[in-house]
Amino acid sequence: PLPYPARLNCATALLDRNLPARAEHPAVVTPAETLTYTQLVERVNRIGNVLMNDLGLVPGNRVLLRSANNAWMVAAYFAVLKAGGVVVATMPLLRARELGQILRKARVTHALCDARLADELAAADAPDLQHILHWGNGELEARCASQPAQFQAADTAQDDVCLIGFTSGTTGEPKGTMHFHRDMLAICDHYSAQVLLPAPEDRFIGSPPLAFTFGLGGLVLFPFGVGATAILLERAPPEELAAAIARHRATICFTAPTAYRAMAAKAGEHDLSSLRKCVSAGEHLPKPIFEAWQKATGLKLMDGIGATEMLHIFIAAPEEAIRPGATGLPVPGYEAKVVGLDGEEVPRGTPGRLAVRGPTGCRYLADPRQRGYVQNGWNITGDSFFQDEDGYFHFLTRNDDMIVSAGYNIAGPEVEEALLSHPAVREAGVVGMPDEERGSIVTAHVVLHPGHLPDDATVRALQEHVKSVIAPYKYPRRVAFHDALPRTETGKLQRFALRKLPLA
Ligand code: 3SK
Repeated sequence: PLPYPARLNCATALLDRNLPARAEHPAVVTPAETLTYTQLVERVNRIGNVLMNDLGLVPGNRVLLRSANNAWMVAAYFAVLKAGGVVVATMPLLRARELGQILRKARVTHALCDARLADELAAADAPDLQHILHWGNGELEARCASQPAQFQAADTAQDDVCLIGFTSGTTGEPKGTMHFHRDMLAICDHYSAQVLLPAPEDRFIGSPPLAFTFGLGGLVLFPFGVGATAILLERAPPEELAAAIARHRATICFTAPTAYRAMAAKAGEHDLSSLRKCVSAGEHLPKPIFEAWQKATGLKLMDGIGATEMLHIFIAAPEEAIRPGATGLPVPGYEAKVVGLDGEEVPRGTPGRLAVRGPTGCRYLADPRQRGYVQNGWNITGDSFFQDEDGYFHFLTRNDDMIVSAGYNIAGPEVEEALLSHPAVREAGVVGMPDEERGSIVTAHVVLHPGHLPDDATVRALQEHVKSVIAPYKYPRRVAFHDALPRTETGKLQRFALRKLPLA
Protein backbone atom coordinates (compact mmCIF):
# COMPACT_ATOMS: atom_id res chain seq x y z
CA PRO A 1 0.00 0.00 0.00
CA LEU A 2 1.05 3.54 -0.65
CA PRO A 3 2.23 5.36 2.47
CA TYR A 4 -0.17 8.08 3.51
CA PRO A 5 0.30 10.31 6.55
CA ALA A 6 -1.39 9.04 9.71
CA ARG A 7 -3.46 12.24 9.94
CA LEU A 8 -5.17 12.71 6.62
CA ASN A 9 -8.29 14.48 5.41
CA CYS A 10 -9.13 13.47 1.86
CA ALA A 11 -11.02 16.69 1.08
CA THR A 12 -7.90 18.73 1.73
CA ALA A 13 -5.66 16.21 0.04
CA LEU A 14 -7.74 16.06 -3.14
CA LEU A 15 -9.42 19.45 -3.45
CA ASP A 16 -7.55 22.13 -1.48
CA ARG A 17 -4.28 20.83 -2.88
CA ASN A 18 -5.25 22.52 -6.16
CA LEU A 19 -4.83 25.95 -4.55
CA PRO A 20 -3.04 28.06 -5.54
CA ALA A 21 -1.66 26.27 -8.62
CA ARG A 22 -5.06 25.65 -10.26
CA ALA A 23 -6.99 28.41 -8.44
CA GLU A 24 -8.60 29.94 -11.54
CA HIS A 25 -9.01 26.71 -13.51
CA PRO A 26 -12.60 25.44 -13.85
CA ALA A 27 -13.13 22.66 -11.32
CA VAL A 28 -16.82 21.96 -11.98
CA VAL A 29 -18.85 22.85 -15.05
CA THR A 30 -22.60 22.25 -15.13
CA PRO A 31 -25.36 23.59 -17.40
CA ALA A 32 -26.20 26.01 -14.54
CA GLU A 33 -22.77 27.26 -13.42
CA THR A 34 -19.00 27.01 -13.63
CA LEU A 35 -16.91 27.05 -10.45
CA THR A 36 -13.17 27.56 -10.44
CA TYR A 37 -11.15 25.69 -7.83
CA THR A 38 -11.13 28.86 -5.69
CA GLN A 39 -14.92 29.21 -5.92
CA LEU A 40 -15.51 25.53 -5.22
CA VAL A 41 -13.27 25.52 -2.15
CA GLU A 42 -15.10 28.60 -0.87
CA ARG A 43 -18.49 26.94 -1.30
CA VAL A 44 -17.20 23.81 0.42
CA ASN A 45 -15.91 25.91 3.31
CA ARG A 46 -19.18 27.79 3.73
CA ILE A 47 -21.18 24.55 3.79
CA GLY A 48 -18.66 23.12 6.27
CA ASN A 49 -19.33 26.09 8.54
CA VAL A 50 -23.10 25.65 8.17
CA LEU A 51 -22.76 21.99 9.14
CA MET A 52 -20.66 22.68 12.21
CA ASN A 53 -21.99 26.04 13.39
CA ASP A 54 -25.69 25.76 12.50
CA LEU A 55 -26.31 22.02 12.56
CA GLY A 56 -23.90 20.97 15.30
CA LEU A 57 -22.17 18.34 13.18
CA VAL A 58 -19.29 16.57 14.90
CA PRO A 59 -16.73 14.31 13.21
CA GLY A 60 -18.14 10.85 12.70
CA ASN A 61 -21.74 12.02 12.17
CA ARG A 62 -23.29 10.43 9.11
CA VAL A 63 -24.71 12.78 6.51
CA LEU A 64 -27.08 11.76 3.76
CA LEU A 65 -26.57 13.47 0.41
CA ARG A 66 -29.40 13.33 -2.05
CA SER A 67 -29.05 14.97 -5.43
CA ALA A 68 -28.42 14.55 -9.12
CA ASN A 69 -24.88 15.37 -10.32
CA ASN A 70 -24.37 19.12 -9.86
CA ALA A 71 -21.99 21.62 -8.26
CA TRP A 72 -23.93 21.81 -4.97
CA MET A 73 -23.73 18.03 -4.62
CA VAL A 74 -19.95 18.11 -5.12
CA ALA A 75 -19.54 21.00 -2.67
CA ALA A 76 -21.75 19.29 -0.08
CA TYR A 77 -19.80 16.04 -0.52
CA PHE A 78 -16.45 17.73 0.15
CA ALA A 79 -17.86 19.83 2.98
CA VAL A 80 -18.95 16.69 4.83
CA LEU A 81 -15.55 15.07 4.24
CA LYS A 82 -13.69 18.20 5.29
CA ALA A 83 -15.76 18.47 8.48
CA GLY A 84 -14.89 14.86 9.34
CA GLY A 85 -18.43 13.63 8.69
CA VAL A 86 -19.27 10.40 6.92
CA VAL A 87 -20.97 10.73 3.53
CA VAL A 88 -23.93 8.49 2.83
CA ALA A 89 -24.75 9.25 -0.79
CA THR A 90 -27.96 7.95 -2.28
CA MET A 91 -29.26 7.55 -5.80
CA PRO A 92 -31.61 10.43 -6.63
CA LEU A 93 -34.49 8.19 -7.64
CA LEU A 94 -34.73 6.24 -4.37
CA ARG A 95 -38.17 6.20 -2.77
CA ALA A 96 -39.01 6.84 0.89
CA ARG A 97 -39.00 3.12 1.69
CA GLU A 98 -35.52 2.54 0.29
CA LEU A 99 -34.22 5.78 1.81
CA GLY A 100 -35.58 4.73 5.19
CA GLN A 101 -33.68 1.42 5.00
CA ILE A 102 -30.41 3.25 4.35
CA LEU A 103 -31.02 6.04 6.87
CA ARG A 104 -31.80 3.56 9.63
CA LYS A 105 -28.97 1.19 8.79
CA ALA A 106 -26.36 3.98 8.65
CA ARG A 107 -27.90 5.86 11.60
CA VAL A 108 -27.87 9.06 9.62
CA THR A 109 -28.24 12.23 11.71
CA HIS A 110 -27.98 14.96 9.04
CA ALA A 111 -29.16 15.29 5.44
CA LEU A 112 -28.34 17.74 2.66
CA CYS A 113 -30.78 17.44 -0.18
CA ASP A 114 -31.66 19.03 -3.50
CA ALA A 115 -35.05 20.68 -2.87
CA ARG A 116 -36.50 18.94 -5.93
CA LEU A 117 -35.98 15.61 -4.15
CA ALA A 118 -37.30 16.69 -0.75
CA ASP A 119 -40.62 14.84 -0.64
CA GLU A 120 -39.40 11.27 -0.53
CA LEU A 121 -36.80 12.15 2.09
CA ALA A 122 -39.44 13.84 4.24
CA ALA A 123 -41.55 10.70 4.05
CA ALA A 124 -38.73 8.32 5.02
CA ASP A 125 -38.87 6.60 8.38
CA ALA A 126 -35.57 7.66 10.00
CA PRO A 127 -35.53 8.00 13.80
CA ASP A 128 -31.95 9.32 14.02
CA LEU A 129 -32.33 12.02 11.37
CA GLN A 130 -32.32 15.38 13.19
CA HIS A 131 -31.37 17.98 10.58
CA ILE A 132 -32.36 18.34 6.94
CA LEU A 133 -31.23 21.27 4.81
CA HIS A 134 -32.12 21.83 1.17
CA TRP A 135 -30.44 23.65 -1.65
CA GLY A 136 -32.06 24.88 -4.82
CA ASN A 137 -34.80 26.67 -2.82
CA GLY A 138 -32.48 29.25 -1.27
CA GLU A 139 -32.26 27.58 2.16
CA LEU A 140 -28.65 26.34 2.15
CA GLU A 141 -27.65 29.21 -0.13
CA ALA A 142 -28.85 31.78 2.45
CA ARG A 143 -27.08 30.04 5.31
CA CYS A 144 -23.89 29.85 3.27
CA ALA A 145 -24.01 33.56 2.58
CA SER A 146 -23.74 34.33 6.29
CA GLN A 147 -20.80 31.97 6.90
CA PRO A 148 -17.10 32.67 6.35
CA ALA A 149 -15.32 31.29 3.28
CA GLN A 150 -12.56 29.79 5.44
CA PHE A 151 -12.96 26.49 7.23
CA GLN A 152 -10.46 24.43 9.19
CA ALA A 153 -10.52 20.79 8.06
CA ALA A 154 -11.18 18.22 10.77
CA ASP A 155 -8.04 16.46 11.97
CA THR A 156 -9.06 13.01 10.70
CA ALA A 157 -6.96 9.84 10.62
CA GLN A 158 -6.21 8.12 7.34
CA ASP A 159 -8.33 5.17 8.44
CA ASP A 160 -11.32 7.13 9.72
CA VAL A 161 -14.44 6.14 7.79
CA CYS A 162 -15.49 8.94 5.43
CA LEU A 163 -17.98 7.22 3.11
CA ILE A 164 -20.61 4.53 3.42
CA GLY A 165 -21.42 3.45 -0.11
CA PHE A 166 -24.57 1.44 -0.49
CA THR A 167 -24.64 -1.16 -3.22
CA SER A 168 -27.30 -0.28 -5.74
CA GLY A 169 -29.03 -3.57 -4.99
CA THR A 170 -30.22 -5.36 -8.10
CA THR A 171 -31.81 -7.71 -5.58
CA GLY A 172 -32.86 -7.54 -1.97
CA GLU A 173 -31.38 -5.67 0.95
CA PRO A 174 -28.73 -2.99 0.25
CA LYS A 175 -25.29 -3.49 1.78
CA GLY A 176 -23.33 -0.57 3.20
CA THR A 177 -19.62 -0.61 2.33
CA MET A 178 -17.29 1.52 4.43
CA HIS A 179 -14.39 3.50 3.06
CA PHE A 180 -11.59 5.43 4.72
CA HIS A 181 -10.09 8.82 3.93
CA ARG A 182 -7.05 7.06 2.48
CA ASP A 183 -9.22 4.99 0.13
CA MET A 184 -10.31 8.13 -1.72
CA LEU A 185 -6.66 8.89 -2.45
CA ALA A 186 -5.80 5.29 -3.19
CA ILE A 187 -8.17 5.00 -6.16
CA CYS A 188 -6.58 8.15 -7.62
CA ASP A 189 -3.06 6.86 -7.00
CA HIS A 190 -3.75 3.34 -8.31
CA TYR A 191 -6.39 3.16 -11.06
CA SER A 192 -6.29 6.78 -12.15
CA ALA A 193 -2.55 7.46 -11.94
CA GLN A 194 -1.41 4.06 -13.19
CA VAL A 195 -4.04 2.99 -15.73
CA LEU A 196 -6.11 5.98 -16.80
CA LEU A 197 -3.27 8.57 -16.78
CA PRO A 198 -5.29 11.81 -16.95
CA ALA A 199 -3.70 15.25 -17.42
CA PRO A 200 -4.53 18.62 -15.81
CA GLU A 201 -6.11 19.92 -19.03
CA ASP A 202 -8.54 16.99 -19.30
CA ARG A 203 -12.29 17.57 -19.15
CA PHE A 204 -14.08 14.60 -17.61
CA ILE A 205 -17.69 13.78 -18.46
CA GLY A 206 -20.06 10.85 -18.03
CA SER A 207 -23.34 9.52 -16.81
CA PRO A 208 -22.95 7.60 -13.53
CA PRO A 209 -24.50 9.31 -10.49
CA LEU A 210 -22.00 10.55 -7.91
CA ALA A 211 -23.79 8.33 -5.40
CA PHE A 212 -22.36 5.37 -7.35
CA THR A 213 -18.64 5.23 -6.62
CA PHE A 214 -17.94 4.66 -10.33
CA GLY A 215 -19.24 8.21 -10.86
CA LEU A 216 -17.60 9.63 -7.74
CA GLY A 217 -14.15 8.47 -8.87
CA GLY A 218 -14.52 8.99 -12.60
CA LEU A 219 -16.29 12.33 -12.53
CA VAL A 220 -14.91 14.02 -9.41
CA LEU A 221 -11.98 12.41 -7.58
CA PHE A 222 -9.89 11.61 -10.67
CA PRO A 223 -10.22 15.09 -12.21
CA PHE A 224 -9.59 16.83 -8.88
CA GLY A 225 -6.61 14.55 -8.27
CA VAL A 226 -4.84 16.20 -11.22
CA GLY A 227 -6.46 19.65 -11.11
CA ALA A 228 -8.62 18.94 -14.17
CA THR A 229 -12.27 19.80 -14.91
CA ALA A 230 -15.41 17.82 -14.02
CA ILE A 231 -18.34 18.37 -16.40
CA LEU A 232 -21.49 17.29 -14.58
CA LEU A 233 -24.87 16.56 -16.14
CA GLU A 234 -27.99 16.01 -14.06
CA ARG A 235 -29.42 13.78 -16.76
CA ALA A 236 -27.18 11.97 -19.19
CA PRO A 237 -29.04 9.56 -21.44
CA PRO A 238 -26.77 8.68 -24.40
CA GLU A 239 -28.19 11.33 -26.75
CA GLU A 240 -27.63 14.12 -24.19
CA LEU A 241 -24.25 12.76 -23.17
CA ALA A 242 -23.05 12.77 -26.81
CA ALA A 243 -24.32 16.32 -27.30
CA ALA A 244 -22.58 17.46 -24.09
CA ILE A 245 -19.29 15.79 -25.11
CA ALA A 246 -19.40 17.81 -28.31
CA ARG A 247 -20.48 21.05 -26.59
CA HIS A 248 -17.83 20.94 -23.86
CA ARG A 249 -15.08 19.30 -25.95
CA ALA A 250 -14.82 16.63 -23.24
CA THR A 251 -11.70 14.48 -23.33
CA ILE A 252 -12.38 11.60 -20.90
CA CYS A 253 -15.71 9.81 -20.66
CA PHE A 254 -17.00 7.41 -18.01
CA THR A 255 -20.16 5.50 -18.79
CA ALA A 256 -21.66 2.04 -19.23
CA PRO A 257 -21.39 -0.21 -22.33
CA THR A 258 -25.00 0.35 -23.36
CA ALA A 259 -24.43 4.11 -23.54
CA TYR A 260 -21.36 3.61 -25.74
CA ARG A 261 -23.38 1.35 -27.99
CA ALA A 262 -26.18 3.91 -28.32
CA MET A 263 -23.72 6.77 -28.93
CA ALA A 264 -21.82 4.70 -31.51
CA ALA A 265 -25.05 4.04 -33.41
CA LYS A 266 -25.55 7.80 -33.82
CA ALA A 267 -21.91 8.88 -33.87
CA GLY A 268 -22.35 10.98 -37.01
CA GLU A 269 -24.80 13.29 -35.23
CA HIS A 270 -22.33 14.74 -32.71
CA ASP A 271 -18.68 15.69 -32.86
CA LEU A 272 -16.97 13.24 -30.51
CA SER A 273 -13.48 14.01 -31.78
CA SER A 274 -12.38 15.73 -28.54
CA LEU A 275 -12.49 12.41 -26.66
CA ARG A 276 -9.16 10.76 -25.97
CA LYS A 277 -10.04 8.13 -23.34
CA CYS A 278 -13.31 6.30 -22.73
CA VAL A 279 -13.83 4.09 -19.70
CA SER A 280 -16.52 1.42 -19.78
CA ALA A 281 -17.62 -0.24 -16.54
CA GLY A 282 -20.61 -0.99 -14.38
CA GLU A 283 -21.49 -3.89 -16.63
CA HIS A 284 -19.68 -6.41 -18.82
CA LEU A 285 -18.44 -4.89 -22.10
CA PRO A 286 -19.48 -7.12 -25.01
CA LYS A 287 -16.96 -7.28 -27.86
CA PRO A 288 -19.44 -5.95 -30.48
CA ILE A 289 -19.75 -2.73 -28.46
CA PHE A 290 -15.96 -2.41 -28.21
CA GLU A 291 -15.79 -2.79 -32.00
CA ALA A 292 -18.69 -0.42 -32.70
CA TRP A 293 -17.09 2.31 -30.57
CA GLN A 294 -13.70 1.84 -32.18
CA LYS A 295 -15.29 2.06 -35.63
CA ALA A 296 -17.26 5.18 -34.67
CA THR A 297 -14.49 7.10 -32.88
CA GLY A 298 -11.19 5.34 -33.51
CA LEU A 299 -10.86 4.88 -29.72
CA LYS A 300 -10.39 1.65 -27.79
CA LEU A 301 -12.82 1.44 -24.90
CA MET A 302 -11.01 0.96 -21.59
CA ASP A 303 -12.99 -1.84 -19.98
CA GLY A 304 -12.85 -2.31 -16.24
CA ILE A 305 -14.53 -4.10 -13.39
CA GLY A 306 -14.99 -2.45 -10.06
CA ALA A 307 -17.25 -2.77 -7.08
CA THR A 308 -18.75 -0.47 -4.52
CA GLU A 309 -16.98 -2.75 -2.02
CA MET A 310 -13.59 -1.88 -3.55
CA LEU A 311 -14.59 1.74 -4.19
CA HIS A 312 -13.53 1.67 -7.83
CA ILE A 313 -12.03 -0.32 -10.70
CA PHE A 314 -9.60 -3.10 -9.74
CA ILE A 315 -9.19 -4.98 -13.03
CA ALA A 316 -8.57 -3.05 -16.23
CA ALA A 317 -5.95 -2.61 -18.93
CA PRO A 318 -3.83 0.38 -19.82
CA GLU A 319 -4.57 1.43 -23.40
CA GLU A 320 -1.53 -0.27 -24.92
CA ALA A 321 -2.40 -3.58 -23.24
CA ILE A 322 -6.12 -3.74 -24.09
CA ARG A 323 -7.29 -7.09 -25.43
CA PRO A 324 -10.82 -6.89 -26.85
CA GLY A 325 -13.07 -9.38 -25.09
CA ALA A 326 -10.89 -9.54 -21.95
CA THR A 327 -11.56 -7.29 -18.95
CA GLY A 328 -7.86 -6.87 -18.26
CA LEU A 329 -5.22 -7.35 -15.57
CA PRO A 330 -5.26 -6.39 -11.89
CA VAL A 331 -4.76 -2.66 -11.41
CA PRO A 332 -1.27 -2.13 -9.91
CA GLY A 333 -1.59 -2.48 -6.13
CA TYR A 334 -4.48 -4.99 -6.37
CA GLU A 335 -4.37 -8.78 -6.59
CA ALA A 336 -7.03 -10.91 -8.22
CA LYS A 337 -7.54 -14.66 -8.59
CA VAL A 338 -10.20 -17.11 -9.70
CA VAL A 339 -11.31 -19.51 -6.96
CA GLY A 340 -13.39 -22.66 -6.82
CA LEU A 341 -16.13 -23.51 -4.35
CA ASP A 342 -13.48 -24.46 -1.75
CA GLY A 343 -11.98 -20.98 -1.98
CA GLU A 344 -8.76 -22.33 -3.54
CA GLU A 345 -7.33 -20.80 -6.72
CA VAL A 346 -8.22 -22.82 -9.84
CA PRO A 347 -5.84 -23.50 -12.77
CA ARG A 348 -5.68 -20.97 -15.62
CA GLY A 349 -8.56 -21.38 -18.07
CA THR A 350 -10.91 -22.81 -15.43
CA PRO A 351 -14.07 -20.85 -14.63
CA GLY A 352 -14.61 -19.85 -11.01
CA ARG A 353 -15.44 -16.95 -8.78
CA LEU A 354 -13.42 -13.78 -8.99
CA ALA A 355 -11.66 -12.83 -5.74
CA VAL A 356 -9.83 -9.54 -5.21
CA ARG A 357 -7.84 -7.80 -2.53
CA GLY A 358 -6.18 -4.45 -2.45
CA PRO A 359 -5.85 -1.15 -0.68
CA THR A 360 -9.52 -0.15 -0.78
CA GLY A 361 -11.69 -3.01 0.41
CA CYS A 362 -13.70 -4.31 2.05
CA ARG A 363 -15.71 -3.74 5.22
CA TYR A 364 -19.47 -4.00 5.35
CA LEU A 365 -21.46 -1.93 7.79
CA ALA A 366 -22.97 -4.20 10.44
CA ASP A 367 -23.70 -7.00 8.02
CA PRO A 368 -23.48 -10.72 8.74
CA ARG A 369 -22.86 -11.21 5.01
CA GLN A 370 -19.27 -9.98 5.62
CA ARG A 371 -18.29 -13.56 6.48
CA GLY A 372 -19.42 -14.86 3.09
CA TYR A 373 -18.20 -12.01 0.96
CA VAL A 374 -14.81 -11.42 2.59
CA GLN A 375 -12.58 -14.42 3.25
CA ASN A 376 -8.98 -14.11 4.52
CA GLY A 377 -8.89 -10.52 3.33
CA TRP A 378 -10.11 -11.42 -0.16
CA ASN A 379 -13.35 -9.93 -1.41
CA ILE A 380 -15.28 -12.72 -3.11
CA THR A 381 -17.22 -11.06 -5.90
CA GLY A 382 -20.48 -12.21 -7.44
CA ASP A 383 -18.85 -12.70 -10.85
CA SER A 384 -17.56 -15.77 -12.67
CA PHE A 385 -14.33 -15.24 -14.56
CA PHE A 386 -11.49 -17.27 -15.99
CA GLN A 387 -7.88 -16.20 -16.28
CA ASP A 388 -6.03 -16.95 -19.51
CA GLU A 389 -2.42 -18.07 -19.89
CA ASP A 390 -1.25 -14.46 -20.13
CA GLY A 391 -2.98 -13.56 -16.87
CA TYR A 392 -5.86 -11.61 -18.41
CA PHE A 393 -9.21 -11.96 -16.67
CA HIS A 394 -12.25 -12.80 -18.83
CA PHE A 395 -15.79 -12.22 -17.63
CA LEU A 396 -18.17 -15.17 -17.91
CA THR A 397 -21.29 -14.29 -15.97
CA ARG A 398 -22.70 -13.03 -12.71
CA ASN A 399 -22.89 -16.14 -10.57
CA ASP A 400 -26.62 -15.87 -10.35
CA ASP A 401 -27.01 -15.40 -14.11
CA MET A 402 -26.12 -18.97 -15.01
CA ILE A 403 -29.00 -20.67 -16.82
CA VAL A 404 -29.10 -24.43 -16.44
CA SER A 405 -31.16 -25.78 -19.34
CA ALA A 406 -31.45 -29.48 -20.20
CA GLY A 407 -28.19 -30.04 -18.32
CA TYR A 408 -26.30 -27.33 -20.15
CA ASN A 409 -24.80 -24.38 -18.26
CA ILE A 410 -25.56 -21.29 -20.30
CA ALA A 411 -24.33 -17.85 -19.31
CA GLY A 412 -27.01 -15.25 -20.03
CA PRO A 413 -24.47 -12.51 -20.93
CA GLU A 414 -22.91 -14.73 -23.58
CA VAL A 415 -26.27 -15.07 -25.35
CA GLU A 416 -26.80 -11.32 -24.92
CA GLU A 417 -23.50 -10.66 -26.61
CA ALA A 418 -24.46 -12.91 -29.51
CA LEU A 419 -27.79 -11.12 -29.88
CA LEU A 420 -26.11 -7.71 -29.71
CA SER A 421 -23.91 -8.63 -32.65
CA HIS A 422 -27.09 -8.77 -34.83
CA PRO A 423 -27.72 -5.41 -36.55
CA ALA A 424 -31.39 -5.32 -35.51
CA VAL A 425 -30.67 -5.57 -31.79
CA ARG A 426 -30.24 -2.48 -29.66
CA GLU A 427 -30.48 -4.03 -26.18
CA ALA A 428 -30.75 -7.61 -24.99
CA GLY A 429 -31.30 -9.24 -21.61
CA VAL A 430 -31.28 -13.00 -21.29
CA VAL A 431 -32.58 -14.99 -18.34
CA GLY A 432 -33.72 -18.52 -17.59
CA MET A 433 -37.43 -19.14 -17.17
CA PRO A 434 -38.87 -22.29 -15.57
CA ASP A 435 -39.70 -25.00 -18.10
CA GLU A 436 -41.14 -28.47 -17.44
CA GLU A 437 -39.13 -30.21 -20.08
CA ARG A 438 -35.73 -28.47 -19.89
CA GLY A 439 -35.79 -27.27 -16.26
CA SER A 440 -35.08 -23.77 -17.46
CA ILE A 441 -35.44 -22.20 -20.85
CA VAL A 442 -33.22 -19.50 -22.36
CA THR A 443 -35.42 -16.43 -22.73
CA ALA A 444 -34.32 -13.26 -24.49
CA HIS A 445 -35.84 -9.83 -23.92
CA VAL A 446 -34.90 -7.61 -26.80
CA VAL A 447 -35.16 -3.94 -27.78
CA LEU A 448 -34.90 -3.51 -31.56
CA HIS A 449 -33.34 -0.63 -33.45
CA PRO A 450 -35.91 1.56 -35.21
CA GLY A 451 -37.00 0.12 -38.55
CA HIS A 452 -36.98 -3.54 -37.44
CA LEU A 453 -40.25 -5.35 -36.88
CA PRO A 454 -40.99 -7.28 -33.68
CA ASP A 455 -42.45 -10.23 -35.57
CA ASP A 456 -41.92 -13.97 -36.00
CA ALA A 457 -39.52 -13.48 -38.86
CA THR A 458 -37.27 -11.37 -36.63
CA VAL A 459 -37.49 -13.97 -33.84
CA ARG A 460 -36.34 -16.66 -36.26
CA ALA A 461 -33.60 -14.44 -37.66
CA LEU A 462 -32.26 -13.74 -34.17
CA GLN A 463 -32.39 -17.40 -33.19
CA GLU A 464 -30.52 -18.44 -36.31
CA HIS A 465 -28.00 -15.69 -35.74
CA VAL A 466 -27.28 -16.82 -32.17
CA LYS A 467 -26.90 -20.41 -33.36
CA SER A 468 -24.40 -19.22 -35.91
CA VAL A 469 -22.16 -17.34 -33.45
CA ILE A 470 -22.22 -19.50 -30.31
CA ALA A 471 -22.99 -23.15 -29.53
CA PRO A 472 -26.46 -23.78 -30.98
CA TYR A 473 -27.85 -25.19 -27.69
CA LYS A 474 -27.54 -21.71 -26.22
CA TYR A 475 -30.01 -20.08 -28.59
CA PRO A 476 -32.99 -18.35 -26.97
CA ARG A 477 -36.04 -20.53 -27.38
CA ARG A 478 -38.22 -17.62 -26.39
CA VAL A 479 -37.79 -14.06 -27.60
CA ALA A 480 -39.91 -11.14 -26.43
CA PHE A 481 -39.72 -7.56 -27.70
CA HIS A 482 -39.93 -4.43 -25.55
CA ASP A 483 -39.46 -0.66 -25.85
CA ALA A 484 -36.90 -0.63 -23.01
CA LEU A 485 -35.32 -3.04 -20.53
CA PRO A 486 -35.40 -2.59 -16.76
CA ARG A 487 -32.11 -1.19 -15.51
CA THR A 488 -30.82 0.09 -12.21
CA GLU A 489 -29.90 3.75 -11.97
CA THR A 490 -26.33 2.76 -12.67
CA GLY A 491 -27.33 1.12 -15.93
CA LYS A 492 -27.11 -2.51 -14.84
CA LEU A 493 -29.73 -4.89 -16.15
CA GLN A 494 -32.17 -5.84 -13.43
CA ARG A 495 -32.35 -9.56 -14.07
CA PHE A 496 -34.97 -10.22 -11.43
CA ALA A 497 -37.17 -7.63 -13.18
CA LEU A 498 -36.47 -9.21 -16.60
CA ARG A 499 -37.97 -12.41 -15.23
CA LYS A 500 -41.23 -10.57 -14.62
CA LEU A 501 -41.56 -9.04 -18.10
CA PRO A 502 -44.40 -10.24 -20.33
CA LEU A 503 -43.37 -12.85 -22.88
CA ALA A 504 -45.98 -12.31 -25.56
O1 3SK B 1 -17.99 -2.20 -12.12
C1 3SK B 1 -18.71 -1.65 -11.26
O2 3SK B 1 -19.86 -2.00 -11.14
C2 3SK B 1 -18.17 -0.55 -10.34
C3 3SK B 1 -18.69 -0.42 -9.12
C4 3SK B 1 -18.21 0.55 -8.27
C5 3SK B 1 -17.22 1.38 -8.64
C6 3SK B 1 -16.70 1.26 -9.87
C7 3SK B 1 -17.19 0.31 -10.73
C8 3SK B 1 -16.61 0.25 -12.09
